[in-house]
Amino acid sequence: MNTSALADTARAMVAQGKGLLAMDESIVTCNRRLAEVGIAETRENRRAWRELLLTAPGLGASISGVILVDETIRQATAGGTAFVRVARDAGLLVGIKVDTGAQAMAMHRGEKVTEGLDGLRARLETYVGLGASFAKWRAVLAIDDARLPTAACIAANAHALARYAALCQESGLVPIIEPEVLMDGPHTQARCQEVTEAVLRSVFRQLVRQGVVLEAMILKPNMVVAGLACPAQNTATQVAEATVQCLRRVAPAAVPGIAFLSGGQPGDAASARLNALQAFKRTPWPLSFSFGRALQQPALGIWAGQAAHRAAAQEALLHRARCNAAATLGRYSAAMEAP
Ligand code: 5MM
Repeated sequence: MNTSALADTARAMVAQGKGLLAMDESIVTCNRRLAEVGIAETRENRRAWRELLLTAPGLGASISGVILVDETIRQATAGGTAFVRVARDAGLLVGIKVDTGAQAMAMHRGEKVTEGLDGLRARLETYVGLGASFAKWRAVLAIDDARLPTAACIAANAHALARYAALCQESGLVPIIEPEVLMDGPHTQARCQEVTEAVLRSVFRQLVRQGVVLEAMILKPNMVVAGLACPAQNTATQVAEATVQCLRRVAPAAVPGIAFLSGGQPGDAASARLNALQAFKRTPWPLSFSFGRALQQPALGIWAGQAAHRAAAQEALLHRARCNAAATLGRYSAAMEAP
């Protein structure tokens, strides 16, 4: 294992003024997103949507890398250029989602455990051959005011994340470790912080136990926010304070970077919170983004499957990418959203 090459890749993923574009929706999720804006749920429409994203002119100025999914990493533009080539020519690192999805956890009503370890070593080898430099695995933790997540669910997901990460590093891929505490529900921000801390503690305990090199990974956590149905919502500064306090308690300084997920936050709120996070100058890690919906959503609505809207949709994607790139430097402001 070439640890220093992996560490270089990890640092490049969170390079100053850049972040990651998560476009690794599974077929089911991508179809759902297309259907929401009236686009037929076909393989060709998924391909066309991903082509629109990857060919947005100048994407590499604010995006360091893209997370693809098995279907996408094997696809090409309508003109026949492989997506991997398109990404590389745009200066983007190529990542690949390698989990096979979160499934209902036996004996644990309302909870999920992420699967995909069977045969993973061979799949990773294939993805390296296809041009991937990093990988992603997402665990999903449901939260409520008292019962969820259970210790069993936290432990099972942490164990799987660590096994995935070790296999990735052995195969020459930087693992993105994504334990997502969901935003659904009426829980308070304090409860989110308590649960996020417990989850991350368990994840890092497993990573260390299984020999994962902390210098050669990226952590992709949720921000510490109140549940979507909680009547008391927080300012960007309050979110940033709780998030940094949580991460300082549990994320080792050896980790080269933290790239947040957006989790269903509106694009402007995610940018404002990411920007507020930069006020904490002495964090040991760069605080960046690995957003899916917060980057893609406005663009998808504009495109709506219409060729005539393609350029406007690409501009909407680039706008969100620029806002978040600025936010990683503490230079985002609401004025950037003015029409
Ligand atoms: C882009 O969506 C990813 C894949 O989701 P499914 O496997 O459920 O289809 C997802 O893992 C995503 O990378 C993260 O949730 C971050 O995306 P958001 O939209 O939360 O920033």
